[in-house]
Amino acid sequence: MPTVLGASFDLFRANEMTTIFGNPGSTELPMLADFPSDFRYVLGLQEAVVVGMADGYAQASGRTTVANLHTAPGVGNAMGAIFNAQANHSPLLITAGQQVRAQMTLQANLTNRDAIRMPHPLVKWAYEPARAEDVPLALAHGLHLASMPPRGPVFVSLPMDDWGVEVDDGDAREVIARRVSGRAVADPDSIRALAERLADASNPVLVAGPDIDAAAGWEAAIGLAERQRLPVWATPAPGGGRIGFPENHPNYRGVLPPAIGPVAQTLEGHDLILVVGSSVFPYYPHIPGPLLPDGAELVAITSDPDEAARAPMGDAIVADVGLSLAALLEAVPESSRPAPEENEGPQELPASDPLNSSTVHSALAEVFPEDGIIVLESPASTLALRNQLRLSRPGSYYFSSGGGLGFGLAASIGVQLAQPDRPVVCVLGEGSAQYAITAFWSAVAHDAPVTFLVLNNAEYAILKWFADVEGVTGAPGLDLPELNVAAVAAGYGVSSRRASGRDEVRDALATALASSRPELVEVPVEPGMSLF
Ligand SMILES: Cc1ncc(C[n+]2csc(CCOP(=O)(O)OP(=O)(O)O)c2C)c(N)n1
Repeated sequence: MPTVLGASFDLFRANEMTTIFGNPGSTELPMLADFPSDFRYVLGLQEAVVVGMADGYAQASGRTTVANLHTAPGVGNAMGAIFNAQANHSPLLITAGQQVRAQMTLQANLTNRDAIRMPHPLVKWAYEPARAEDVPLALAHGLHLASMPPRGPVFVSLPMDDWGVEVDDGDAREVIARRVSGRAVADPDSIRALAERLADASNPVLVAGPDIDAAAGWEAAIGLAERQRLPVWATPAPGGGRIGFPENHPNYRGVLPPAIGPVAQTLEGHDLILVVGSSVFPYYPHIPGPLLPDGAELVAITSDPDEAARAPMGDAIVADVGLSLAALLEAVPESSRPAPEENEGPQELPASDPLNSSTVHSALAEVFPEDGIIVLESPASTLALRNQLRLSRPGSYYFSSGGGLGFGLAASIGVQLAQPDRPVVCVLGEGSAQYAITAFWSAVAHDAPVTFLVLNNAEYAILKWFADVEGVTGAPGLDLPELNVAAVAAGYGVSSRRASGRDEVRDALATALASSRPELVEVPVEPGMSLF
Protein backbone atom coordinates (compact mmCIF):
# COMPACT_ATOMS: atom_id res chain seq x y z
CA MET A 1 0.00 0.00 0.00
CA PRO A 2 1.32 3.51 -0.77
CA THR A 3 2.02 5.95 2.03
CA VAL A 4 0.62 9.46 2.37
CA LEU A 5 4.06 10.68 1.26
CA GLY A 6 4.20 8.53 -1.88
CA ALA A 7 0.60 9.27 -2.88
CA SER A 8 1.05 13.02 -2.29
CA PHE A 9 4.17 13.23 -4.43
CA ASP A 10 2.46 11.14 -7.14
CA LEU A 11 -0.37 13.68 -7.03
CA PHE A 12 2.10 16.57 -7.43
CA ARG A 13 3.86 14.71 -10.25
CA ALA A 14 0.58 14.02 -12.09
CA ASN A 15 -0.23 17.74 -11.92
CA GLU A 16 3.25 18.87 -13.10
CA MET A 17 4.03 20.37 -9.70
CA THR A 18 7.58 19.11 -9.40
CA THR A 19 9.14 22.39 -8.26
CA ILE A 20 8.50 22.95 -4.55
CA PHE A 21 9.43 26.20 -2.79
CA GLY A 22 10.07 25.97 0.92
CA ASN A 23 11.85 26.78 4.12
CA PRO A 24 12.07 23.68 6.26
CA GLY A 25 11.77 23.20 9.99
CA SER A 26 11.55 20.07 12.12
CA THR A 27 7.81 19.84 11.41
CA GLU A 28 8.38 19.81 7.62
CA LEU A 29 11.30 17.36 7.47
CA PRO A 30 9.11 14.21 7.24
CA MET A 31 7.55 15.63 4.05
CA LEU A 32 11.02 16.02 2.55
CA ALA A 33 12.25 12.51 3.41
CA ASP A 34 13.90 10.72 0.45
CA PHE A 35 13.09 13.71 -1.73
CA PRO A 36 12.48 12.29 -5.25
CA SER A 37 15.15 13.06 -7.83
CA ASP A 38 12.63 14.25 -10.43
CA PHE A 39 11.55 17.04 -8.04
CA ARG A 40 13.33 20.34 -7.39
CA TYR A 41 13.32 21.97 -3.93
CA VAL A 42 13.90 25.73 -4.08
CA LEU A 43 15.08 26.98 -0.72
CA GLY A 44 14.08 30.45 0.44
CA LEU A 45 15.74 31.76 3.59
CA GLN A 46 12.56 33.38 4.96
CA GLU A 47 8.95 32.44 4.30
CA ALA A 48 7.90 35.74 2.66
CA VAL A 49 10.60 34.99 0.09
CA VAL A 50 9.38 31.40 -0.30
CA VAL A 51 5.84 32.54 -1.14
CA GLY A 52 7.06 35.45 -3.29
CA MET A 53 9.22 33.09 -5.39
CA ALA A 54 6.35 30.58 -5.66
CA ASP A 55 4.00 33.41 -6.71
CA GLY A 56 6.31 34.42 -9.56
CA TYR A 57 6.77 30.80 -10.58
CA ALA A 58 3.02 30.07 -10.53
CA GLN A 59 2.18 33.13 -12.62
CA ALA A 60 4.97 32.64 -15.16
CA SER A 61 4.38 28.89 -15.53
CA GLY A 62 0.57 29.07 -15.32
CA ARG A 63 0.64 26.09 -12.96
CA THR A 64 -0.41 25.70 -9.35
CA THR A 65 2.75 25.74 -7.26
CA VAL A 66 3.57 24.31 -3.82
CA ALA A 67 5.02 26.58 -1.12
CA ASN A 68 5.88 24.70 2.07
CA LEU A 69 6.17 26.81 5.25
CA HIS A 70 7.25 26.16 8.80
CA THR A 71 4.11 25.78 10.98
CA ALA A 72 2.67 28.93 12.66
CA PRO A 73 5.71 31.26 12.62
CA GLY A 74 6.44 30.42 8.99
CA VAL A 75 2.87 31.20 7.98
CA GLY A 76 3.11 34.39 10.02
CA ASN A 77 6.26 35.46 8.17
CA ALA A 78 4.58 34.79 4.84
CA MET A 79 1.29 36.64 5.41
CA GLY A 80 2.21 39.76 3.40
CA ALA A 81 3.33 37.60 0.49
CA ILE A 82 0.12 35.53 0.68
CA PHE A 83 -1.82 38.81 0.56
CA ASN A 84 0.04 39.68 -2.65
CA ALA A 85 -0.55 36.23 -4.15
CA GLN A 86 -4.28 36.57 -3.59
CA ALA A 87 -4.34 40.00 -5.28
CA ASN A 88 -2.22 38.59 -8.13
CA HIS A 89 -4.66 35.71 -8.70
CA SER A 90 -1.68 33.42 -8.28
CA PRO A 91 -2.51 29.71 -7.88
CA LEU A 92 -0.58 28.51 -4.84
CA LEU A 93 -0.93 25.37 -2.75
CA ILE A 94 0.54 26.58 0.54
CA THR A 95 1.29 23.86 3.04
CA ALA A 96 2.67 24.10 6.56
CA GLY A 97 3.89 21.44 8.93
CA GLN A 98 2.07 20.80 12.19
CA GLN A 99 2.84 18.99 15.46
CA VAL A 100 2.26 15.22 15.56
CA ARG A 101 -1.43 14.48 16.07
CA ALA A 102 -0.78 12.93 19.50
CA GLN A 103 0.65 16.23 20.78
CA MET A 104 -1.69 18.76 19.16
CA THR A 105 -4.35 18.69 21.88
CA LEU A 106 -1.81 19.27 24.64
CA GLN A 107 -0.34 22.00 22.46
CA ALA A 108 3.25 20.86 22.47
CA ASN A 109 5.90 23.22 21.17
CA LEU A 110 5.30 24.38 17.55
CA THR A 111 1.64 23.35 17.56
CA ASN A 112 -0.14 25.56 15.06
CA ARG A 113 -3.07 26.13 17.44
CA ASP A 114 -5.54 27.54 14.99
CA ALA A 115 -3.89 26.56 11.75
CA ILE A 116 -6.97 27.08 9.61
CA ARG A 117 -7.90 30.48 10.96
CA MET A 118 -4.44 31.98 10.72
CA PRO A 119 -4.22 32.55 6.92
CA HIS A 120 -7.98 32.65 6.59
CA PRO A 121 -8.89 36.01 4.99
CA LEU A 122 -6.05 35.71 2.48
CA VAL A 123 -6.75 32.25 1.03
CA LYS A 124 -9.60 30.67 -0.90
CA TRP A 125 -9.67 27.66 1.40
CA ALA A 126 -7.85 26.57 4.55
CA TYR A 127 -7.96 23.02 5.87
CA GLU A 128 -6.39 20.50 8.21
CA PRO A 129 -7.35 16.93 7.27
CA ALA A 130 -9.33 15.01 9.88
CA ARG A 131 -7.28 11.84 9.34
CA ALA A 132 -3.80 11.17 7.99
CA GLU A 133 -5.32 9.04 5.20
CA ASP A 134 -7.15 12.15 3.93
CA VAL A 135 -3.99 14.15 3.19
CA PRO A 136 -3.75 13.29 -0.55
CA LEU A 137 -7.43 14.15 -1.07
CA ALA A 138 -7.04 17.39 0.89
CA LEU A 139 -4.01 18.34 -1.22
CA ALA A 140 -5.96 17.50 -4.40
CA HIS A 141 -8.91 19.58 -3.18
CA GLY A 142 -6.55 22.49 -2.53
CA LEU A 143 -4.65 22.34 -5.79
CA HIS A 144 -7.78 22.14 -7.94
CA LEU A 145 -9.40 24.99 -6.05
CA ALA A 146 -6.25 27.15 -6.37
CA SER A 147 -6.22 26.65 -10.14
CA MET A 148 -9.87 27.58 -10.70
CA PRO A 149 -10.94 31.16 -11.34
CA PRO A 150 -10.38 33.40 -9.57
CA ARG A 151 -7.04 31.66 -9.11
CA GLY A 152 -5.41 32.19 -5.76
CA PRO A 153 -3.68 30.68 -2.75
CA VAL A 154 -5.14 27.86 -0.63
CA PHE A 155 -3.72 26.47 2.60
CA VAL A 156 -3.40 22.93 3.98
CA SER A 157 -1.97 22.21 7.45
CA LEU A 158 -0.15 18.86 7.60
CA PRO A 159 0.57 17.07 10.90
CA MET A 160 4.12 15.76 10.72
CA ASP A 161 3.31 12.14 11.61
CA ASP A 162 0.87 11.74 8.70
CA TRP A 163 3.43 11.13 5.97
CA GLY A 164 4.29 7.52 6.84
CA VAL A 165 0.66 6.36 7.18
CA GLU A 166 -0.58 3.94 4.52
CA VAL A 167 -3.47 4.87 2.21
CA ASP A 168 -5.76 2.69 0.14
CA ASP A 169 -4.17 2.10 -3.25
CA GLY A 170 -7.41 2.37 -5.25
CA ASP A 171 -8.52 5.56 -3.48
CA ALA A 172 -5.11 7.15 -4.09
CA ARG A 173 -5.18 6.24 -7.78
CA GLU A 174 -8.61 7.85 -8.22
CA VAL A 175 -7.50 11.10 -6.59
CA ILE A 176 -4.27 11.25 -8.56
CA ALA A 177 -5.99 10.60 -11.90
CA ARG A 178 -8.57 13.42 -11.57
CA ARG A 179 -8.38 16.50 -13.81
CA VAL A 180 -10.54 19.55 -13.06
CA SER A 181 -10.97 22.32 -15.60
CA GLY A 182 -12.39 25.70 -14.67
CA ARG A 183 -12.36 27.86 -17.83
CA ALA A 184 -16.02 28.73 -18.35
CA VAL A 185 -17.33 30.49 -21.47
CA ALA A 186 -19.75 33.39 -21.08
CA ASP A 187 -23.42 32.93 -21.87
CA PRO A 188 -23.66 33.52 -25.68
CA ASP A 189 -26.62 35.91 -25.20
CA SER A 190 -24.60 38.24 -23.01
CA ILE A 191 -21.73 38.22 -25.52
CA ARG A 192 -24.15 39.00 -28.38
CA ALA A 193 -25.71 41.84 -26.38
CA LEU A 194 -22.28 43.26 -25.56
CA ALA A 195 -21.22 43.02 -29.21
CA GLU A 196 -24.29 45.06 -30.16
CA ARG A 197 -23.61 47.66 -27.47
CA LEU A 198 -20.04 48.00 -28.74
CA ALA A 199 -21.07 48.29 -32.38
CA ASP A 200 -23.79 50.86 -31.54
CA ALA A 201 -21.56 53.02 -29.33
CA SER A 202 -20.21 56.17 -30.89
CA ASN A 203 -16.89 56.31 -29.02
CA PRO A 204 -16.13 53.11 -27.08
CA VAL A 205 -12.85 52.40 -25.30
CA LEU A 206 -11.12 49.27 -23.99
CA VAL A 207 -9.41 49.06 -20.59
CA ALA A 208 -7.04 46.07 -20.58
CA GLY A 209 -6.36 44.34 -17.26
CA PRO A 210 -3.84 41.81 -15.95
CA ASP A 211 -6.03 38.73 -16.33
CA ILE A 212 -5.94 39.09 -20.13
CA ASP A 213 -2.31 37.96 -19.87
CA ALA A 214 -3.07 35.16 -17.41
CA ALA A 215 -5.88 33.91 -19.69
CA ALA A 216 -3.79 34.04 -22.90
CA GLY A 217 -6.10 36.74 -24.30
CA TRP A 218 -3.60 39.10 -26.01
CA GLU A 219 -4.41 38.11 -29.59
CA ALA A 220 -8.16 38.43 -29.06
CA ALA A 221 -7.72 41.80 -27.29
CA ILE A 222 -5.63 43.12 -30.20
CA GLY A 223 -8.14 41.74 -32.72
CA LEU A 224 -11.04 43.37 -30.88
CA ALA A 225 -9.31 46.75 -30.56
CA GLU A 226 -8.43 46.74 -34.26
CA ARG A 227 -11.80 45.51 -35.53
CA GLN A 228 -13.74 47.93 -33.35
CA ARG A 229 -11.18 50.79 -33.61
CA LEU A 230 -10.91 50.99 -29.85
CA PRO A 231 -8.36 53.13 -28.09
CA VAL A 232 -6.89 51.05 -25.28
CA TRP A 233 -5.87 52.05 -21.75
CA ALA A 234 -4.05 49.79 -19.32
CA THR A 235 -5.76 49.30 -15.97
CA PRO A 236 -4.41 51.64 -13.23
CA ALA A 237 -0.87 50.68 -12.22
CA PRO A 238 -1.54 49.61 -8.59
CA GLY A 239 -3.75 46.73 -9.77
CA GLY A 240 -1.94 46.11 -13.04
CA GLY A 241 0.08 43.08 -12.00
CA ARG A 242 0.45 42.04 -15.62
CA ILE A 243 0.08 43.74 -19.01
CA GLY A 244 -2.85 42.72 -21.22
CA PHE A 245 -2.20 44.75 -24.37
CA PRO A 246 0.96 45.67 -26.31
CA GLU A 247 2.20 49.05 -25.16
CA ASN A 248 3.73 49.83 -28.57
CA HIS A 249 0.44 49.27 -30.44
CA PRO A 250 -0.91 52.35 -32.27
CA ASN A 251 -4.24 52.06 -30.37
CA TYR A 252 -2.52 52.05 -26.96
CA ARG A 253 -3.02 55.29 -25.01
CA GLY A 254 -1.27 54.72 -21.67
CA VAL A 255 -1.83 53.64 -18.07
CA LEU A 256 -5.04 54.93 -16.45
CA PRO A 257 -4.52 57.10 -13.37
CA PRO A 258 -5.38 55.23 -10.17
CA ALA A 259 -8.04 57.48 -8.60
CA ILE A 260 -11.79 57.95 -9.03
CA GLY A 261 -11.93 61.52 -10.33
CA PRO A 262 -8.92 61.24 -12.64
CA VAL A 263 -10.17 57.96 -14.21
CA ALA A 264 -13.46 59.62 -15.17
CA GLN A 265 -11.60 62.68 -16.48
CA THR A 266 -9.23 60.55 -18.56
CA LEU A 267 -12.11 58.61 -20.13
CA GLU A 268 -14.13 61.78 -20.86
CA GLY A 269 -15.87 61.63 -24.24
CA HIS A 270 -16.30 57.85 -24.31
CA ASP A 271 -19.86 56.53 -24.19
CA LEU A 272 -18.99 52.85 -23.57
CA ILE A 273 -16.08 51.64 -21.43
CA LEU A 274 -15.23 47.96 -21.78
CA VAL A 275 -13.01 46.72 -18.94
CA VAL A 276 -11.47 43.28 -19.42
CA GLY A 277 -9.59 41.21 -16.84
CA SER A 278 -9.43 43.85 -14.10
CA SER A 279 -11.32 45.01 -11.06
CA VAL A 280 -13.30 48.25 -11.55
CA PHE A 281 -10.93 49.84 -10.60
CA PRO A 282 -7.81 49.36 -8.45
CA TYR A 283 -8.04 52.90 -7.06
CA TYR A 284 -5.50 54.53 -4.74
CA PRO A 285 -5.22 57.27 -3.44
CA HIS A 286 -8.75 58.61 -2.84
CA ILE A 287 -9.38 61.52 -5.17
CA PRO A 288 -13.17 61.75 -5.29
CA GLY A 289 -15.26 62.63 -8.33
CA PRO A 290 -17.87 61.06 -10.56
CA LEU A 291 -17.27 57.34 -11.14
CA LEU A 292 -17.81 57.68 -14.89
CA PRO A 293 -17.69 60.50 -17.38
CA ASP A 294 -21.08 62.05 -18.15
CA GLY A 295 -23.22 59.78 -20.30
CA ALA A 296 -20.80 56.84 -20.22
CA GLU A 297 -21.74 53.21 -19.55
CA LEU A 298 -19.34 50.50 -18.43
CA VAL A 299 -19.22 46.74 -18.93
CA ALA A 300 -16.58 44.54 -17.27
CA ILE A 301 -15.56 41.00 -18.18
CA THR A 302 -13.87 39.24 -15.28
CA SER A 303 -13.32 35.67 -14.15
CA ASP A 304 -13.69 36.80 -10.52
CA PRO A 305 -17.28 36.90 -9.17
CA ASP A 306 -16.14 39.14 -6.31
CA GLU A 307 -14.62 41.70 -8.70
CA ALA A 308 -17.92 41.66 -10.61
CA ALA A 309 -20.07 42.00 -7.50
CA ARG A 310 -18.13 44.72 -5.69
CA ALA A 311 -17.72 47.18 -8.58
CA PRO A 312 -19.49 50.45 -7.75
CA MET A 313 -20.79 51.03 -11.29
CA GLY A 314 -21.45 49.34 -14.62
CA ASP A 315 -22.47 45.85 -15.68
CA ALA A 316 -20.30 42.75 -15.48
CA ILE A 317 -19.99 39.35 -17.14
CA VAL A 318 -18.29 36.62 -15.11
CA ALA A 319 -16.43 34.21 -17.38
CA ASP A 320 -12.99 33.26 -18.59
CA VAL A 321 -11.43 36.43 -19.93
CA GLY A 322 -9.54 34.83 -22.85
CA LEU A 323 -12.46 32.72 -24.11
CA SER A 324 -14.90 35.63 -23.72
CA LEU A 325 -12.65 38.03 -25.64
CA ALA A 326 -12.37 35.46 -28.43
CA ALA A 327 -16.17 35.04 -28.51
CA LEU A 328 -16.68 38.81 -28.52
CA LEU A 329 -14.19 39.22 -31.37
CA GLU A 330 -16.22 36.70 -33.41
CA ALA A 331 -19.46 38.53 -32.64
CA VAL A 332 -18.47 42.13 -33.49
CA PRO A 333 -18.52 43.60 -37.00
CA GLU A 334 -15.63 45.55 -38.55
CA SER A 335 -16.29 49.11 -37.41
CA SER A 336 -16.33 52.10 -39.73
CA ARG A 337 -15.26 54.41 -36.89
CA PRO A 338 -12.00 56.23 -37.63
CA ALA A 339 -8.89 54.53 -36.19
CA PRO A 340 -7.78 56.04 -32.86
CA GLU A 341 -5.12 58.70 -33.07
CA GLU A 342 -1.63 57.20 -33.12
CA ASN A 343 0.11 57.21 -29.81
CA GLU A 344 3.39 59.11 -29.51
CA GLY A 345 6.40 57.07 -28.42
CA PRO A 346 8.45 57.66 -25.25
CA GLN A 347 9.46 61.25 -24.52
CA GLU A 348 12.97 62.64 -25.07
CA LEU A 349 14.73 63.13 -21.74
CA PRO A 350 17.11 65.88 -20.66
CA ALA A 351 20.44 64.76 -19.20
CA SER A 352 20.90 65.04 -15.42
CA ASP A 353 23.44 64.15 -12.73
CA PRO A 354 22.59 61.99 -10.87
CA LEU A 355 20.45 60.33 -13.52
CA ASN A 356 16.71 60.53 -13.49
CA SER A 357 14.98 57.11 -13.23
CA SER A 358 13.34 57.71 -16.62
CA THR A 359 16.78 58.09 -18.19
CA VAL A 360 17.88 54.83 -16.57
CA HIS A 361 14.82 53.10 -18.02
CA SER A 362 15.55 54.57 -21.46
CA ALA A 363 19.06 53.08 -21.18
CA LEU A 364 17.51 49.75 -20.16
CA ALA A 365 15.14 49.95 -23.15
CA GLU A 366 18.16 50.18 -25.49
CA VAL A 367 19.54 46.82 -24.37
CA PHE A 368 16.33 45.07 -23.30
CA PRO A 369 15.92 41.88 -25.37
CA GLU A 370 12.79 41.23 -27.48
CA ASP A 371 11.84 38.29 -25.29
CA GLY A 372 12.83 39.95 -22.00
CA ILE A 373 10.64 39.92 -18.89
CA ILE A 374 10.38 42.75 -16.36
CA VAL A 375 9.58 42.15 -12.69
CA LEU A 376 9.01 45.58 -11.18
CA GLU A 377 9.08 47.03 -7.68
CA SER A 378 10.38 50.55 -7.98
CA PRO A 379 7.37 52.54 -6.79
CA ALA A 380 8.43 56.03 -7.85
CA SER A 381 9.42 54.91 -11.36
CA THR A 382 6.62 52.48 -12.23
CA LEU A 383 5.07 54.78 -14.82
CA ALA A 384 8.45 55.79 -16.24
CA LEU A 385 9.30 52.14 -16.84
CA ARG A 386 5.99 51.43 -18.55
CA ASN A 387 6.44 54.51 -20.71
CA GLN A 388 10.06 53.92 -21.67
CA LEU A 389 9.93 50.16 -22.26
CA ARG A 390 6.55 49.78 -24.04
CA LEU A 391 6.45 46.05 -23.31
CA SER A 392 4.72 44.30 -26.13
CA ARG A 393 4.86 40.54 -25.71
CA PRO A 394 2.64 38.36 -23.51
CA GLY A 395 4.08 37.28 -20.17
CA SER A 396 6.59 40.15 -20.12
CA TYR A 397 5.65 42.00 -16.93
CA TYR A 398 4.99 41.07 -13.30
CA PHE A 399 4.15 43.57 -10.55
CA SER A 400 2.43 43.12 -7.21
CA SER A 401 -1.26 43.89 -7.55
CA GLY A 402 -1.44 43.72 -3.76
CA GLY A 403 1.13 46.46 -3.24
CA GLY A 404 3.00 44.62 -0.47
CA LEU A 405 6.71 45.20 -0.90
CA GLY A 406 8.94 42.12 -1.09
CA PHE A 407 7.17 40.62 -4.10
CA GLY A 408 9.52 41.92 -6.80
CA LEU A 409 12.88 40.55 -5.72
CA ALA A 410 11.48 37.16 -4.68
CA ALA A 411 9.08 36.77 -7.61
CA SER A 412 11.77 37.52 -10.18
CA ILE A 413 13.57 34.32 -9.17
CA GLY A 414 10.40 32.26 -9.51
CA VAL A 415 9.68 33.85 -12.90
CA GLN A 416 13.22 33.08 -14.08
CA LEU A 417 13.00 29.44 -12.94
CA ALA A 418 9.65 29.08 -14.75
CA GLN A 419 10.98 30.78 -17.92
CA PRO A 420 14.62 29.70 -18.10
CA ASP A 421 14.94 30.70 -21.77
CA ARG A 422 13.77 34.30 -21.35
CA PRO A 423 16.01 37.00 -19.82
CA VAL A 424 14.48 38.42 -16.63
CA VAL A 425 15.24 41.94 -15.40
CA CYS A 426 14.13 42.77 -11.88
CA VAL A 427 13.84 46.53 -11.31
CA LEU A 428 13.88 47.52 -7.64
CA GLY A 429 13.93 50.58 -5.44
CA GLU A 430 16.65 50.39 -2.79
CA GLY A 431 13.89 50.50 -0.15
CA SER A 432 11.80 47.76 -1.75
CA ALA A 433 14.80 45.43 -2.01
CA GLN A 434 15.02 45.25 1.79
CA TYR A 435 11.70 43.39 2.17
CA ALA A 436 12.99 40.24 0.48
CA ILE A 437 16.73 40.82 0.68
CA THR A 438 17.61 37.17 1.39
CA ALA A 439 16.19 36.21 -2.01
CA PHE A 440 19.56 37.22 -3.48
CA TRP A 441 20.90 34.04 -1.91
CA SER A 442 18.22 31.91 -3.63
CA ALA A 443 19.04 33.49 -7.02
CA VAL A 444 22.65 32.36 -6.62
CA ALA A 445 21.92 28.98 -5.07
CA HIS A 446 19.37 28.04 -7.72
CA ASP A 447 21.22 29.49 -10.73
CA ALA A 448 18.56 32.04 -11.64
CA PRO A 449 20.46 34.49 -13.91
CA VAL A 450 18.24 37.48 -13.14
CA THR A 451 19.58 40.95 -13.93
CA PHE A 452 18.81 43.14 -10.92
CA LEU A 453 18.60 46.88 -11.55
CA VAL A 454 18.42 48.87 -8.32
CA LEU A 455 17.43 52.54 -8.49
CA ASN A 456 18.85 54.17 -5.38
CA ASN A 457 17.28 57.57 -4.62
CA ALA A 458 18.10 57.35 -0.89
CA GLU A 459 14.47 57.87 0.08
CA TYR A 460 10.94 56.49 0.09
CA ALA A 461 10.10 58.78 -2.84
CA ILE A 462 6.56 57.60 -3.38
CA LEU A 463 5.69 58.17 0.27
CA LYS A 464 6.87 61.77 -0.05
CA TRP A 465 4.50 62.08 -3.02
CA PHE A 466 1.69 60.49 -0.96
CA ALA A 467 2.46 62.91 1.88
CA ASP A 468 1.81 65.80 -0.52
CA VAL A 469 -1.45 64.24 -1.76
CA GLU A 470 -2.58 63.58 1.82
CA GLY A 471 -1.54 67.03 3.01
CA VAL A 472 0.86 65.50 5.55
CA THR A 473 3.90 67.55 6.53
CA GLY A 474 6.75 66.67 8.89
CA ALA A 475 6.43 62.86 8.68
CA PRO A 476 9.60 61.06 9.89
CA GLY A 477 11.08 57.92 8.38
CA LEU A 478 11.04 58.83 4.70
CA ASP A 479 14.80 59.06 4.05
CA LEU A 480 17.16 56.11 3.50
CA PRO A 481 20.70 57.48 3.48
CA GLU A 482 23.70 55.18 3.05
CA LEU A 483 21.98 52.03 1.81
CA ASN A 484 24.38 50.08 -0.37
CA VAL A 485 22.38 47.30 -2.01
CA ALA A 486 25.27 46.26 -4.26
CA ALA A 487 27.43 45.50 -1.22
CA VAL A 488 24.66 43.54 0.49
CA ALA A 489 23.87 41.54 -2.66
CA ALA A 490 27.58 40.78 -3.07
CA GLY A 491 27.46 39.31 0.42
CA TYR A 492 24.86 36.85 -0.84
CA GLY A 493 27.07 35.95 -3.83
CA VAL A 494 25.54 38.14 -6.56
CA SER A 495 28.09 39.85 -8.88
CA SER A 496 27.28 43.47 -8.17
CA ARG A 497 28.44 46.89 -9.29
CA ARG A 498 27.43 50.51 -9.12
CA ALA A 499 27.10 52.62 -12.26
CA SER A 500 26.28 56.31 -12.67
CA GLY A 501 26.47 57.77 -16.22
CA ARG A 502 23.85 56.80 -18.81
CA ASP A 503 26.30 54.97 -21.09
CA GLU A 504 27.91 53.26 -18.12
CA VAL A 505 24.48 52.07 -16.95
CA ARG A 506 23.54 50.84 -20.41
CA ASP A 507 26.81 48.92 -20.83
CA ALA A 508 26.59 47.43 -17.33
CA LEU A 509 23.04 46.24 -18.05
CA ALA A 510 24.11 44.75 -21.39
CA THR A 511 26.90 42.85 -19.65
CA ALA A 512 24.56 41.62 -16.91
CA LEU A 513 21.99 40.50 -19.47
CA ALA A 514 24.61 38.51 -21.36
CA SER A 515 25.76 36.74 -18.19
CA SER A 516 24.51 33.31 -17.22
CA ARG A 517 24.63 34.24 -13.53
CA PRO A 518 22.60 36.65 -11.40
CA GLU A 519 24.11 40.14 -11.67
CA LEU A 520 23.19 43.43 -10.07
CA VAL A 521 23.60 47.02 -11.22
CA GLU A 522 22.86 49.75 -8.66
CA VAL A 523 22.37 53.30 -9.97
CA PRO A 524 22.20 56.45 -7.84
CA VAL A 525 19.19 58.44 -9.12
CA GLU A 526 17.58 61.81 -8.45
CA PRO A 527 15.04 61.89 -5.66
CA GLY A 528 11.34 62.23 -6.49
CA MET A 529 8.84 60.62 -8.83
CA SER A 530 9.58 59.79 -12.47
CA LEU A 531 6.46 59.74 -14.59
CA PHE A 532 7.77 59.69 -18.16
C1 LIG B 1 5.12 45.42 3.14
C2 LIG B 1 5.06 46.89 2.88
N1 LIG B 1 5.48 47.76 3.81
C3 LIG B 1 5.43 49.08 3.58
C4 LIG B 1 4.91 49.58 2.43
C5 LIG B 1 4.78 51.07 2.19
N2 LIG B 1 5.61 51.55 1.09
C6 LIG B 1 5.12 51.73 -0.14
S1 LIG B 1 6.23 52.31 -1.21
C7 LIG B 1 7.42 52.37 -0.03
C8 LIG B 1 8.79 52.91 -0.37
C9 LIG B 1 9.64 51.96 -1.11
O1 LIG B 1 10.94 52.50 -1.23
P1 LIG B 1 11.78 52.43 -2.55
O2 LIG B 1 11.81 51.06 -3.06
O3 LIG B 1 13.10 53.07 -2.30
O4 LIG B 1 10.90 53.22 -3.59
P2 LIG B 1 10.76 54.70 -4.17
O5 LIG B 1 9.44 55.20 -3.67
O6 LIG B 1 11.90 55.54 -3.67
O7 LIG B 1 10.74 54.50 -5.63
C10 LIG B 1 6.94 51.91 1.20
C11 LIG B 1 7.74 51.81 2.43
C12 LIG B 1 4.45 48.62 1.49
N3 LIG B 1 3.89 48.96 0.31
N4 LIG B 1 4.55 47.29 1.73
